[in-house]
Amino acid sequence: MINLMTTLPLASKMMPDDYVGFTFFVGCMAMMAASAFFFLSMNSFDKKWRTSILVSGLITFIAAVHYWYMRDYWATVGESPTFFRYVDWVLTVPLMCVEFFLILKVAGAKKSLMWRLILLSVIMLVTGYIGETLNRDNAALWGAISGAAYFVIVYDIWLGQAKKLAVAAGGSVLAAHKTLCWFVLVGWAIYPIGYMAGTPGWYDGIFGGLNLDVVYNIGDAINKIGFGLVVYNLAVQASSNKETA
Ligand SMILES: *C/C=C(C)/C=C/C=C(C)/C=C/C1=C(C)CCCC1(C)C
Repeated sequence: MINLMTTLPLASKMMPDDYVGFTFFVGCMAMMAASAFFFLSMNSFDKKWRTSILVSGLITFIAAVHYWYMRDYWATVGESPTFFRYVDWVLTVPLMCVEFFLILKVAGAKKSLMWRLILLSVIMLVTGYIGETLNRDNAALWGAISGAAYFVIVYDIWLGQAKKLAVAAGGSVLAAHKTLCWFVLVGWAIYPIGYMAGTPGWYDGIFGGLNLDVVYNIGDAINKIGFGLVVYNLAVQASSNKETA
C-alpha cells in the first residue's frame, strides 16, 4: 500500500517552464470559480432570467470538467488533448447559441433560429476537428469550410434574424445582444488563429510561432467566462429596472 502511494503520485509534476500546462491549470480553476459564481447567484434573479444564468453556469462547468481532463492529459501524455477539446466545444458552443435564443425569446425568437445557429456551430466544429486530426494534410481546406460556417453565424447575429429581434426587444436586451455579437466576432476569431498555429498550411509562416493550446485556452477563458458575465449583467440590469422587455 505504502509502495503504491509512492509510485502513483496524486499530481503530475509541473515544470516551472511548462506554460501550456500552467494555462490548463489556471483555466480549470477559473472555470470552476465562474461556475460556482453563476450557480450561486442564479436564485437572486427574476424567474425569466434564471435559465439564462443556469446555462452560463453549465457552459463554464462543462468546460471545468474538460479542463480537468485536458490538464491531466497534457501533464501525463504531453500532447494536445484535441479529442477532449472538441467534445468540450461541441457541448458548450451550442449552449452559447441557446443563450442567444433565450435572451431574444422576449422579442418572440423562434426555436428554428436556435436550431439554425446550433447546426452551423456543429458544422464549424466537426470540420475543424477533421482538419486537426483525421485529414491534417488538408487542414487549410477544412479550416476554410469551418470558417464559412463561422461567418454565417456572424452574419445571422449581426445582421440577420437575430439582429431584428434584438432591435425589437430594445433596452438592455439589445445592449447585451450587441456585446455578445462582439464576443462572437472578435473573441471567437481567436480560435482560427490557434488552429492555424497548430496545423500545416499556407499560413505556417504567420502563426507558426504560437502554441495552439495556449491560444485556445485564452480564447476559452475570454469567451466562456466573459460571455456568461454579459448574460449575468443583463439579468442584473433587467431585474433592477423591472423592465417588461
Ligand atoms: C467555448 C468554446 C468556444 C466559444 C469555441 C469556439 C470555437 C470556434 C469559433 C472555432 C472556430 C474554428 C474556425 C472558425 C476555423 C478553424 C477551425 C476552428 C474549429 C478552430
